[in-house]
Amino acid sequence: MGKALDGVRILDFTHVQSGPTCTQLLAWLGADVIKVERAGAGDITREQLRDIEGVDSLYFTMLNHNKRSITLDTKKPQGKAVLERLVKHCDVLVENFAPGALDRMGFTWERIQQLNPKMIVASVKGFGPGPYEECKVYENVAQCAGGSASTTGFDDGPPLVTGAQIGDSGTGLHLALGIVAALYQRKSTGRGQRVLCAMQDGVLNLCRVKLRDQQRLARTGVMKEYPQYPDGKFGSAVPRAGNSSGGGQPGWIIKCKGWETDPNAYLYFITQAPVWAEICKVIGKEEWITDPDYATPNARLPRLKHVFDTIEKWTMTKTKFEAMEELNKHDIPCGPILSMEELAAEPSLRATGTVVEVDHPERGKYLTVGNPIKLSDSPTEVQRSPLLGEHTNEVLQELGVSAAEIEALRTAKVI
Ligand code: CAO
Repeated sequence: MGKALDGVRILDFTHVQSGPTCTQLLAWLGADVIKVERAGAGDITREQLRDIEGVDSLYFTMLNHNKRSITLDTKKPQGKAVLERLVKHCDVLVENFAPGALDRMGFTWERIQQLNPKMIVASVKGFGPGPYEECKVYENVAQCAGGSASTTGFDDGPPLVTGAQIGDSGTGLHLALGIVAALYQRKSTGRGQRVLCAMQDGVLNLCRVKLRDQQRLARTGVMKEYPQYPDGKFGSAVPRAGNSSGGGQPGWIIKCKGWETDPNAYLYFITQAPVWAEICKVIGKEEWITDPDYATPNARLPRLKHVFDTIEKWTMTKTKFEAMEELNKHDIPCGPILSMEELAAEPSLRATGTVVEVDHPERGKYLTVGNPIKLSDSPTEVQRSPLLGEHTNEVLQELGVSAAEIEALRTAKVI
C-alpha cells in the first residue's frame, strides 16, 4: 500500500529532539527523509545517555526511525557543493540549528530560493522574533518560558517542569503540521515558503487554557475550580493548580490500594456532573444526590477537597484497575496512573503499533513508541534508525555523484 507522503523528499538537517521528532513523523507518513550528519560525529544524541558502549543510544534510535543517514561536512566547499545538489533534489529542508547557523553555512533563504524556488524551509527555534531570538534553547527552558512551569506543580512548591516533552516533541509536531500545510499550498502557488515554529510559542499553544484562566482571574479575582478556592489566596497571576484540571469538570489524583508502597497506585478521578448521582451511589453517599450542598456543580465547588477525600476512602479499598473497572461500569470518567513499566507491557498498545519492538544490528531488540497518528490508508511500519552514514553512497549515487567523486570526498574527509 502507498503512503500519504510518498514522493516527498526531506533534507533533514535536524539534531537532538525537536527537529528529529518532526522528521520522524514525516518519515512515518511516507516521506523519504535524508538525515545529514557531520562526518565522524553525527547527531550528538548518538552518544548521549548510552546504555551500551559504542552503540547508538536509545535517545537517538527512538527519534530517528525510518530515515536514511548520510555524512557530510557542510562547512567545506566540496560539502557545500553536495548540499546544493541536495537542496535541488529535495522538497523540504528541516533544521533546528541555533539561530543563524544555516546562514553562516552560506544557505540563506535567498540562496536556497535561487537553488530551488519550490523548497520549503522549516525551522525550530527557541524563540520567535523579539528580545530572545538569538538564544539557544532546550526543552525545559521552553517549558519555563512558554508558561508551563509557572502553572505546573503545587501552590506551596516551586514551578515544575513536566516529563512530557512539550517543548521539543510538541514543537516538532507543530512543525510537521506546518510542513504538510506548506506542501499543500505549494500545489497551487508552485512556490516554497518558510515555516517557523518557536518552542516558546508551541508550549504556550499547549498552555492556552492557562491564558484563558489568566483573563478569568483578572476579571473576577478568583477561580472556583482551582484548589486555592475557597480557603487559599489568589495573586495576580494564574497559580499552580496541583492535580486539578481547572476546567469545567473537576478532577484530582487520589490514592488506591497499595499506595503506601507503590508510587503509582493512584487514579485520576473526574466528578463529571452528568454522572454525579452514579458517583454518589458507588461511593455510598447517596444522600449527596439531593443534599443542596452537593447536588449541583456550583454547590460542590467550595467542597471539592472534601468530595475527593471521601471518594478516596472508597478508592483506597480497590487497586487502580479494580476502581477503573467498577467506575467505568457507571460511565464515570477516570484513569489509572500508569508507569512506563506498565505501558511497556500493555498488550493493547503493542497490538495497535503504539508501542513497537524494533531490531537493531548493533543493539538488538528494543522498544519504542510508534506513530500515534493512525491513517487507515497509510499505515506506519517502524524501521530501525540508520547507522551513521549508512546511506551516504546510496544517496550520493541518486544525486548523480560518480564513484570517483565519492572516493575523492571520502579521502578529503567531507563524507
Ligand atoms: N557539517 C559541518 N558543520 C555542521 C554540520 C555539518 N553537517 N551540522 C551542523 N554543523 C555546525 C553548524 O553549522 C553550527 O556551526 P556554527 O555555530 O559555527 O555556525 C554548529 O554545527 C553547531 O550547531 P548548533 O549551534 O545548532 O549546535 P549546539 O550544539 O551548539 O546547540 C541547540 C544545540 C539545540 C541548543 C541549538 O541547536 C538550538 O538552540 N536549536 C534551536 C532550538 C532547538 O531546536 N532546541 C531543541 C533542541 S532538543 O532539546
